[in-house]
Formats: sequence, structure tokens, C-alpha cells
Amino acid sequence: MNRAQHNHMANAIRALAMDAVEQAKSGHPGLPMGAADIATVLFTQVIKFDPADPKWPDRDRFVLSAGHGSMLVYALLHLLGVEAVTMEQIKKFRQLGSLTPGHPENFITPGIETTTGPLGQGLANAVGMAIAERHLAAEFGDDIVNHRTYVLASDGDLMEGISQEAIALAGHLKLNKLVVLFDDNGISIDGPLTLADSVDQPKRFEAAGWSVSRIDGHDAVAIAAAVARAKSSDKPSMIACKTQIGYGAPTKAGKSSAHGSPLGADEINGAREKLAWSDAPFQIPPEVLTQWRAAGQRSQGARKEWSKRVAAMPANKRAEFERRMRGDLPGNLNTAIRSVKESLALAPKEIATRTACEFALESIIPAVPEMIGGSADLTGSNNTRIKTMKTLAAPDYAGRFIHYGIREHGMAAAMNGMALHGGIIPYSGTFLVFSDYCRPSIRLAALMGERVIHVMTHDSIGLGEDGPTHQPIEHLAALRAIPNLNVFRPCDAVETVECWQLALESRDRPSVMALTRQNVPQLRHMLDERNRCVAGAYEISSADGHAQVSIFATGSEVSIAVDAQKLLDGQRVRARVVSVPCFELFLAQPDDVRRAVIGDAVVKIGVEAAVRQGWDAIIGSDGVFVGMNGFGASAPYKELYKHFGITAEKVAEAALSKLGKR
Ligand SMILES: Cc1ncc(C[n+]2csc(CCOP(=O)(O)OP(=O)(O)O)c2C)c(N)n1
Repeated sequence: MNRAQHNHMANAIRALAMDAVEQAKSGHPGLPMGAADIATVLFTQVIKFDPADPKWPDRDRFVLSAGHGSMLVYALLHLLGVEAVTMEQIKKFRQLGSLTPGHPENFITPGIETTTGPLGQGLANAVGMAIAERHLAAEFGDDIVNHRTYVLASDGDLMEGISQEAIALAGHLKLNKLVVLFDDNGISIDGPLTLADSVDQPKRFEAAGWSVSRIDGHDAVAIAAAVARAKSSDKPSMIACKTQIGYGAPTKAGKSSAHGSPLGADEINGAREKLAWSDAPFQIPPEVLTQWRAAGQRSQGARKEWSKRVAAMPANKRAEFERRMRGDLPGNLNTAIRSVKESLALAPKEIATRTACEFALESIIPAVPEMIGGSADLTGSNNTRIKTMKTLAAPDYAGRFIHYGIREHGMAAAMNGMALHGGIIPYSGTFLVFSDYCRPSIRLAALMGERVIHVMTHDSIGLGEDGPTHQPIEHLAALRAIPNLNVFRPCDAVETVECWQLALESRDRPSVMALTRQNVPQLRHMLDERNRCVAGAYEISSADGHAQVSIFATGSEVSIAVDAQKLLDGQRVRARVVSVPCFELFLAQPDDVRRAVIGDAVVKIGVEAAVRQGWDAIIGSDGVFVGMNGFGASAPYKELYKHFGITAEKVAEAALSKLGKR
């Protein structure tokens, strides 16, 4: 392609970005105009992508980490020929129900790999995608899994703290098929970057084990050469591309005024002149469209060849690859769950639910080969690694356990990337209190509907001596506030395995498993093949006759509720206990089911070693809540439960007083 051709193609992106933002009266023209040359080189010469099948498993991934520049990808998808992304859709940029929302949403627009907008997340997702690629290649061979992950990252992406976790992990794992193109335009919303930053970004990447280069991001030849070098590196690569934000805009180019608002008619006219683009808004000259569509055909042959190689795989291996990419669970999961429940029925265990989790994983992990575990440096505390698991590390990516380091946020975002890549169900470990450090990524997993599973142990003051910095108080409520996230808090070993089953079966949502550090008795001794946690709450211990008191509890507090029931029985008060392992599943039940579980006892008590917020949906605003009102303290856990009044005696007293018996 000659220089003039390249310029026309890049200008098509610029024109669409200017026009769509102008029409929407909002949006970000600066990034697409500045990064158009980079995108044009990538999609005309480098990236393996077939618009006819945007989900082709062996495609290269392209992540626009700076999601505010969404018009860049929408323009590309339209120009390359993704059928659904019509010019009509481009004209409906940022409108309700369009395929071109304000920020890229992977579940709305074909060809979008991940939802971006919160800066830094896309870059960290890409690390997970690159891990997934290496792992699946180790398992299924390079002729089936062999693609690269490209990221376009802005100043904002690289200023966010998560970027440090992401690049350190990628460098450590030597993910040499990851290429980050840094849109080095020196401008952010407030003005020149010099207002707030003086980091030498290439040096930072270099220190983390990356190959780096600095180029002119408007020089197509230099871009292509830098990418070619990156492809032959044995490290991940970062290419700092000096660009001008809003390239082509006569007065706003290079200024923050090009970043995030419509350029205005005069500026757009001036840009059309400067770029020698004479066509009307939303009109692409036929020869330019033809060139773009031809670029869109580049990978058709590669995809067909790939399909042939898949067809030639041994039948069982092919079926396994296809099953994993579809996200279907293997048939033997149910056998594994059953065997765990059988052994717990034969020999009940009084163990922490984190230990019960490990016990369940001993059976589940061999049965579900797509699970990749990990921990943010708390492996021995989270119990997320079973004995037979090998570490996933360079150069052997076949292992199934990742030492994420003390990088909770990067871990959670990488897990999203693995799930988005497909073929993998990531799970990981940290303390529940550090869910705050992963929350932005958990929220995005919930928004995207990705199956990632966060094992979060040390789930209350029950962790004891580490004290209030480590004791989650508001975290269950805060996580329950995230839509489309299941928060499980099993009460014993049996519920733990049942919750695992539910988390794995939840294809379209993430899950958190809140697990104890301290031992809890096994409350369910009889083998029950049904998954009793499926409706989120169920009566675990019934009253002897019509109940006067219903006690609802989760996790480690269920056994306290059962003890309170006994105390009340001694006072001839009939109480029942309902275990509530998952609020979200329970509150999603039809009214009659919910009403039946809540029951009509005059006194309703909720017990959870956490704040009350959210509990009124179950116990009502006049229900009694036994839990925490403030931060915890440092002491052995049994003393803490006494100190904060979360005991069977206090629960029984509360019931009696509410019944007017005290
Ligand atoms: C986590 C997060 N914080 C803040 C924002 C709001 N925001 C959007 S773009 C941006 C910075 C823009 O600078 P840069 O990343 O350099 O993008 P460019 O100006 O080059 O388009 C900010 C602060 C965001 N999207 N995500």
C-alpha cells in the first residue's frame, strides 16, 4: 500500500469519528483521529480477523483499552465489513439500543473483545487473554491455538495503578504474544500530561521485562516495522507511538479540547480541508471502502485453513476443544460433586469452609480441565491450590495454577480476560476484605456476564487476630449490591460443594465464594443428591410444629442459629433455621417460593457477622438483626464473637425479648 492509500484509509476512520461524535453531540473524537494510523496499519497488515466470523477462536484479539475512543473500533468494524455494524449504526452512535454505545460493550457489538471505559482494565484483560492463549496452545497445540493480543492503551490507561500490576504480571510470564501500542499523545482531559505525570513509560515497561520501542505513531512504515520487531520478541512488547490527539483538526489537534467533545462545524470543515477529505458526513468514497473491505478479507484464508486443521484433529480432542470454547461443562462434573457429597455423608467434617473448598476442588479440578486457579499470594490461606496442580509459568504454560503475586486488581482483570478469551474458567483467591482491591474488575465481569469465580476467604471477624484491617464488615453487602453477581456464603462443607456447582453452572455471571478461616460443624449429614443451595435459601432445621421464630443466617453463623434454636427449644419456643447461602438466587425466586421459605413466624431474625444492609429484604424492617455495627477488633475469634454479641445466647435472648418473654 502506498502512502496516499494509507492516508485515505486512516482518514476514513477520522471522518467517521468526527461525524459520529458531532451527530451524537457527545463522544471522543481525539483518540480515533490520533490513533487512526496505528489502527490502519494493524488492520490492513497485521491483525488476523475475519469480519465474517468475529468470534473465530483463533483470531488475534484487539483491545481498545482506552474505551472512550470507541468510535475508532466502530469505524474499523464498519469499514472492515462486520455486517451488523452498518453505517446506520454509526449514525446512531451513543443512542439507546444501537450497536455503537458510548463505550465498547462486548455483549452488544460483534467484534468487540471486552467492555472498556474504566481506564486500565482493557490492558489488564489483555494480559488474561494472552495467558489463555498460551495455556490453550500448550494443551491443544500451536496449529489450533496461535494468535496474538494487541492493545491500544492511552496515557490514562498507563497512569492507572492497575497497569502496573498488569504489566508486571505479563513481563514475569513472558507473554511475548502480547503487544501494547501506547497512544503517546501527551494529552488528557485536564490538559497536557505534564500537569500530572512525568513517568518515562517505556522505561517502566522495560523494567518489568518488556521489549520497548519509541516511534512516530503517524508513520505507517515505522508502525509496521515496530510491530514486526514485537512479533519476533521473546518478551511482551510495548510500542510508544508519538501521536497528535485530534490529528487533522486545524486548531484543536494536539490539545485537550480534541479529547472528549464534538469538534464543531467549523473545526470539522477545517479538518476535512486539511485531510483532503471532501466527502459528505458518513460517506466513504467507494475506492476507500473497497480497500477497507479487501483488508477485511485478508484473514479469510487463514480461518479456512484453521477450520481444516480443527476438522483433522482426533475426534475426542476436537470435541474437547469445541466443548471448552462453547463454555459447556464436562459431563463428569456431576459425578465429582456427587462423590464429594458421598464422602461428606460417610465421614462428616468439622472444617473451615476454605478447607472444604479445597476438599471439593480435589474432585472438581480433575473433572473440569478448563479451570485455572490462582491466588494473590495467599495460596496457603485461600486453599485454592490442590496438590496435583502445576504452576502456570514461562516457558511451560500447561500448568493450571497462577501465582498472581500481590496484585488483586490485576488478577481479577486478567481473570476477566481469560473468561472473555474463552476455553477457560478462571478462579482465584484472596481475602474477602481485599475484594475492594478487585471491585472494579468484578463489576465489569458482572456487567459483561463473565464466568469468573473469586474464592474469598477469611470472610468475617472469624479470622480473629489479624484485626479490623483484615475483617470484612461491609463487603458482603457491597458485593451483593453489584447486579448480576452471585455472592455465596456456604455454612458447611456440603453447602460449599453445592455452591461450587452453582458457580460453575452460572455461565453468564461471576461468583464470589465467601469462606471461613475458622472451623464450622457440618450441619448436613444425610446424603442429598439435590443441590439445596439452588434457590439461595432453604430451611436447614425445622421447628417442632408451627414456628414462632424464624432465624435466617449465612456461613459460619448458621451453626450459631442452630444452637440458638436449641436454646429456644429449652424455653419451649419453636424456632426454625433457614440457611441463606446466596441472597441473589433467593431474591430471584418467584414470590410464592420466597414467601414459603421466609415463612410466617412472628419473629424474624437475621444473623450474619457483617452489616445489616440488605437483610431487610428477608427479615423485614422490623426484623431483628444480630451482626456487626462497626469495625472489628484484634483477638482470638471466639472472644470476638462474644465481644460483638454474635452468639447463640444473644440470638435466643433477642427472640425471647421480641416475643415479649424477657
Ligand atoms: C478509571 C477511570 N478514571 C477516569 C476516567 C475518565 N476519563 C476518561 S478518558 C480520561 C483521560 C483521558 O486521557 P488519555 O487517557 O490520555 O486519553 P486521550 O486524551 O488521549 O484520549 C479520563 C480521566 C475513566 N474513563 N476511567
